[in-house]
Amino acid sequence: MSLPAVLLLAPLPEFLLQPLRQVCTCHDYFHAADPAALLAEVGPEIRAIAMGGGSLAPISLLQQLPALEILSVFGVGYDGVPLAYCQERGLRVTNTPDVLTDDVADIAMALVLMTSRRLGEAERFARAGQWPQGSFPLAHALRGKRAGIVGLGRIGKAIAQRLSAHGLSISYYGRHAQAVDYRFEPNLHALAAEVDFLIVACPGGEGTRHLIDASVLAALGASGTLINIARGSIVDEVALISALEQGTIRTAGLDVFENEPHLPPALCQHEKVVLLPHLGSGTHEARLAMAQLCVGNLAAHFAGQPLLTPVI
Ligand code: 8YV
Repeated sequence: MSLPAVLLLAPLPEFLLQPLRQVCTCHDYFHAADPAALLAEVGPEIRAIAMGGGSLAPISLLQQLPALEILSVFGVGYDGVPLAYCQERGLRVTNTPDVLTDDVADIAMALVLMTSRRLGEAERFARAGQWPQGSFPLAHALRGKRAGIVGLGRIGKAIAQRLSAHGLSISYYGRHAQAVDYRFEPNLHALAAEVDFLIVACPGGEGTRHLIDASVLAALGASGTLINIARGSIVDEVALISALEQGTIRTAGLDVFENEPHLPPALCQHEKVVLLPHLGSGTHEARLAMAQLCVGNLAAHFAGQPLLTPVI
């Protein structure tokens, strides 16, 4: 009996593809020289999609896959999946929660440290041999500062733990108050106005598109720092660049971008901003565990077993 056909919508690592090939026949849409020709050839037999957290599964593509049953996301964020359409069509969707939480939270904490202590600039200063000409300027302490977390989910809570250990007080904004020791602030502008670090950790998608706009950045103010480890779409990047240029906010630490992997040159020119290439979950440990879940969900589906980490 032939293996179920899966369409790959992202450049997935070999440690995921190798076990995936044991249970499915893979068709690489992402790297296809002629994706339309690939679809014409294999579209009717595709029963599954494997994709990255940041990749897109447009409805127009899914409509060309009549035998599709399941989309397995190699990532916790599934904002690239049209969930309502999938629900209506009875398609299953899975993601890879929990296994990357600590590593993403570590990167948020690293960005807080890097921006407050100006570590990127300091490292470039030392490397360029500038030290003999004078000491590096003083930076800002974390102890006693206030952090506001936008989205207190699994990753938001792990960030809060780390910030608490560094002596920051925590408030959060989200859809509802939770039974936690941190202060809930139902007004995003009020949260931005009262904190030194505004940390974006909520899901992406249409519901949060440009949630952090010019008015939120204005509220954050000239001593405020924006950190984003969630999705680039949540921050209005044009407004952010203008806020940095005008000194409306102090600086930003970003792991995600609106049009990644392409970064706006205007952002790259800011010496104080810290920019990372979407590496929150980029550890051997997290990515291997994510791969096991991504493949495990497809294997479970095709074996008629319960999904390991279903979204729907
Ligand atoms: C990516 C992510 O999935 O988990 C997420 O939502 O954005 C990342 O972990 C990872 O880069 C693989 O695509």
